[in-house]
Amino acid sequence: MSKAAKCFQGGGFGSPPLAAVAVLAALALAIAPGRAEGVSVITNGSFESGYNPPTGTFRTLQAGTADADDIDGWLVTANSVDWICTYWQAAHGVRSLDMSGTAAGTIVTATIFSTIPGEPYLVEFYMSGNPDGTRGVKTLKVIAQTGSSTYEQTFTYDTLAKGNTRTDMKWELQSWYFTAQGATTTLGFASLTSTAYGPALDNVSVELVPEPLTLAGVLLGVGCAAGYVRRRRG
Ligand SMILES: [Ca+2]
Ligand SMILES: [Ca+2]
Repeated sequence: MSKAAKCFQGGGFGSPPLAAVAVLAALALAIAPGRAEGVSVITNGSFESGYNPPTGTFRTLQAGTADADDIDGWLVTANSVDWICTYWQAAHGVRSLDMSGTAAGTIVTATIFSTIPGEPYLVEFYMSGNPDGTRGVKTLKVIAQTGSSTYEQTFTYDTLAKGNTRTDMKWELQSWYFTAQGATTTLGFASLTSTAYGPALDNVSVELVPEPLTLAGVLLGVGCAAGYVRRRRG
């Protein structure tokens, strides 16, 4: 499903006038030149680059070993994750993650990124689930450690209900907002599926929410209107 389709699905008040959204987008750029809106503040959110990236099926990266920091910009901090290549279809590029390597894994941004206290940030990522093993609900927790605060939310993907396969992973776009509480933030993802067949993750981005578009979203009853006019970054 496209981002636009997802955004406006069940929006409540119908689609916003595109011209109005476009004007607001232009306004956002015009009045806030110092804000890096529409630019992901994390690197390698698609898990494409790193040390010895898999070109075959996958590699398992174990926390506490030399492999833990092989994915550029990320660090495996608990158990393990599988760095998937040809084993299944990626959401973006050719690589993605099974967040349960041999057990429920955790991965965090290796570089603490700069945030503006009090400002809202949009986290987007694509989620699926390992179709092997017993099918059912795969659970992934997203964690933002910002200043002295920690925000988190869990997301689920039911491989039984979705009927995804390794060649058709039926990736779903997920969105989450947090308000930065400090000048730096760390983003993490933790599998809560304690088997070797966990939630799948790809194409993570974190962007400062344009202020006028936040207002437009509220007015139009479409919380993710901002995403409609911005190109998705890999
Ligand atoms: Ca990818
Ligand atoms: Ca696995």
